[in-house]
Amino acid sequence: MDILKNIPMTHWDSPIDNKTSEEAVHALEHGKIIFLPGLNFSLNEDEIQLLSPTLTSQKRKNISFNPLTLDVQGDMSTAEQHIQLNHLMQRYSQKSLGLVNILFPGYQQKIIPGRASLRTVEISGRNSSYKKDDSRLHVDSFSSTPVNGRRILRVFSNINQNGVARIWQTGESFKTVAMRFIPQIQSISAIEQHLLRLFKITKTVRSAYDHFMLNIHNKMKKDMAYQESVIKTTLTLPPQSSWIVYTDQVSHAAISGVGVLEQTFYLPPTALHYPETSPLHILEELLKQPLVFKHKQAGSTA
Ligand SMILES: O=C(O)CCC(=O)C(=O)O
Ligand SMILES: [Fe+2]
Repeated sequence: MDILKNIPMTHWDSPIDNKTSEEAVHALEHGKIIFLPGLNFSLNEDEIQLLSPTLTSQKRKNISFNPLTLDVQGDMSTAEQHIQLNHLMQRYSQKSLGLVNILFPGYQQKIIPGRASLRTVEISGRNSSYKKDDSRLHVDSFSSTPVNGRRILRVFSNINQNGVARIWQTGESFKTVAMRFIPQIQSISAIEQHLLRLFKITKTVRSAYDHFMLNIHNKMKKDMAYQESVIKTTLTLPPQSSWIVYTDQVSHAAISGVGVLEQTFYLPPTALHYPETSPLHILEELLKQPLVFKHKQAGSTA
């Protein structure tokens, strides 16, 4: 199976026909990466200066932007650069949302924008704990932000100005990954769920779904024998291209590259066209138990 589904779009807001959007959502929800080789996110001269890694605070992997509050975090820029960063990231957030609405019209009204990030630190050789090491294959799960079954969809654009591609690897299907790691994971108790919340380790109560996803994420990254032996596909994602992927489903690793913009979206399970392909459905089927809270959690990601 080719992991990439190519779509020859060259403009962020040009309409596409129904057949293309039906093929796109089918590919996306079945674990492919929607690859837009001709979709460039262009920067002006001032914005190109913002790609210097010295602007990113040393303790962090990236500069982040909250499209709800318009807040930029993690930068060490001047006041003027801070404003430029704000405009750049706001534009990327808006263009990404517009793009997703064009490609996946069925997601409109249901999609929830999360944070965006500007990644200007070279991945290869970056020091981090194994849990934060995205150069190891993993599926995404956020330890402090439970999603309670919501999907994690990410739009990426390689904005490197020196011809440097981003190199990714992908691994096994979500079901194969889940079957391999689930036997190593104990259930979470109600007490543990509430203690995590009480001590503000999680922003909302960690659902059993989040517990299993986080454990799969951590156990995949920790297991070096697995990392070395699993069959991988290497992807070259060139500058001036963009791609979209359910990072909670597709086992992925970012091996090298520098200069990417990324926007995260959350999708409720009801927005999916093929819910049977979702990590939630696959985990509930394997574990034979419901994994999410049915009621809306106060202060949840929505
Ligand atoms: O920075 C990248 O290219 C991808 C890193 C990653 O694992 C992610 O964004 O989920
Ligand atoms: Fe990831």
